[in-house]
Amino acid sequence: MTADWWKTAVVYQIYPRSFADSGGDGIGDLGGIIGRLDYLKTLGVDVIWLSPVYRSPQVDNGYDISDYRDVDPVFGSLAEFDALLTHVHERGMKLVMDLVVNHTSDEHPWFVESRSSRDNPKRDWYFWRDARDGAEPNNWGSFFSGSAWQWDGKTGQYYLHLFDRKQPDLNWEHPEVRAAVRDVMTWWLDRGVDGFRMDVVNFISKVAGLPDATAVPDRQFVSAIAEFADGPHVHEYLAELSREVFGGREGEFITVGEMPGVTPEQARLYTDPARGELNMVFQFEHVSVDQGPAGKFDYRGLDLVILKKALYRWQLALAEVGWNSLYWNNHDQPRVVSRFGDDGSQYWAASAKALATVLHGMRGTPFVYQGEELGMTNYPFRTAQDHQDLEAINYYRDVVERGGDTEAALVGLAKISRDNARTPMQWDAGPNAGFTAGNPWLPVNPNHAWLNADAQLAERDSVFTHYQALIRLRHEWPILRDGDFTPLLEDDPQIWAYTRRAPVGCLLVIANCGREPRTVEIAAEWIAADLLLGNLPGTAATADSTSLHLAGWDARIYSAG
Ligand code: ISL
Repeated sequence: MTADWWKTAVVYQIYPRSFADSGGDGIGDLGGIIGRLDYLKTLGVDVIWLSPVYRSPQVDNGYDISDYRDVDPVFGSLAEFDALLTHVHERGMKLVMDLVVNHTSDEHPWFVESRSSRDNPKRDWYFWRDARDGAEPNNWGSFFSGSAWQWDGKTGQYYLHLFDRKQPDLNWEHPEVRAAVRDVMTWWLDRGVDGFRMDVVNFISKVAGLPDATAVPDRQFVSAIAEFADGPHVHEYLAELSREVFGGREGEFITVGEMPGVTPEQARLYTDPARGELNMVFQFEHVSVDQGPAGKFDYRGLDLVILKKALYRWQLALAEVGWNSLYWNNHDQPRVVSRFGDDGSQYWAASAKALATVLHGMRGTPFVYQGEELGMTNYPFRTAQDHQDLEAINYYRDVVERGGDTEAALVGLAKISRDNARTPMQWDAGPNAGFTAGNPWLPVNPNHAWLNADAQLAERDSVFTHYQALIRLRHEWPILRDGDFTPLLEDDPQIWAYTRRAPVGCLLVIANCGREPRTVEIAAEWIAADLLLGNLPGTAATADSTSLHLAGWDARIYSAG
């Protein structure tokens, strides 16, 4: 592997609960993943990011960990994990674990001890505070609705949980906490894994004193991220982790920090190689453009100019220092073809391919979420009862309790809920889309009858084969790694265009992100440019005029020079 190998890699995220079930209990498992590795090899991805499979009460589908050194029986065993890792490495791929260490499960022995008494040696491994004026210690709200503080009658104090009350936040100021996390990381690296995706890792250092949030009304918490995250020690903690865990270790590793609320300026620090913190971060600016002031379910629709400029800001900010991740989807985001594309029409495939083209042509490491390579769509959720994600369930209950607009809430949930990402992978047109022989834990999308991997592997110009082609380009064209990024037509509400320039050669990436055909004037330098990749049949092999006629959802990558 070459230095910075991860700059040419493409990462595929597996949400194990919904990927493939070999045991027949309706929940995906490690055996199911092993059975589908050749599919991933055919797609061409280099790295698998595995969402948590550790022992967990599964309150937040594994993001509530009760034992970092074991596999939850619902997914399999450590022996099966070792077999999976061997099979992944045999295929020349790498595997990255999802490290959730901003918080543990309240059933983790660390918390059980901490909560047992005020003078337990692990008491300060978590945030315990006295009541303030008979109520919570501050006005922070949880991402999953309600207060971020839970009263514990046994010892007469509150403890902090930015997420569910069963996910108490670890106190990273405690050196023993940091040492315990390092030990967990070392344990998995010794087992052979190739790195970590680090869950809400910019939350590990909270602002000193845990002061009230002031910018937003109480409990409109997500908007207040900037007031508690990226605290005074976050860079110190990450540099310490990187140095102590990876320092001197042979091998090629990758670290990605999930950072809700992070700014481009902060990300330059987090991903500057000279600072030795992380290789890249997941930022949230482009996946927040359709939400209103009341948060992620306050759905406001898409303004393409705002979306383009959000991603362009990140391209330009990390052009000289640092590195971007590139993603549309993950287990927390709705399906991009339904969110920013045109999933309900003849443009479904073209729009899925167009969105993939404009993302993968940018500078950074692309992440493909399970099913995104098929153009999987949101699920037709109708009622609150259809949802299983605690974030959705708690949000809807909160709306009802405060007499809010339940109809608008259901619209927001149908469009944005994390459940949209978690319906079972659609392998074939058969029962339960080939995901399970049992009863799936979350309903399979009815459109699996035609939208499935089997159908697309057999089709020459499928969404799958388009992703294959993009991944191949990423591997074969250094300009996609190193080329300078220059936006074009930034204020055009329908056209997405930019160039990538290297000392030798340049690319034009251009897409019509709408149904109406458009004619776009391009520079003379693109005359006779070669079409590297298009998404519609019959696109000419070269650009033969300075006027480019783009059909609906027509996306192209040209190469010149
Ligand atoms: O998308 C979000 C921001 O509003 C939240 O749904 C999400 O919870 C947040 O990005 C943090 O996500 C990570 O931490 C959570 C877990 O529920 C998510 O699945 C994980 O990706 C707590 O561990």
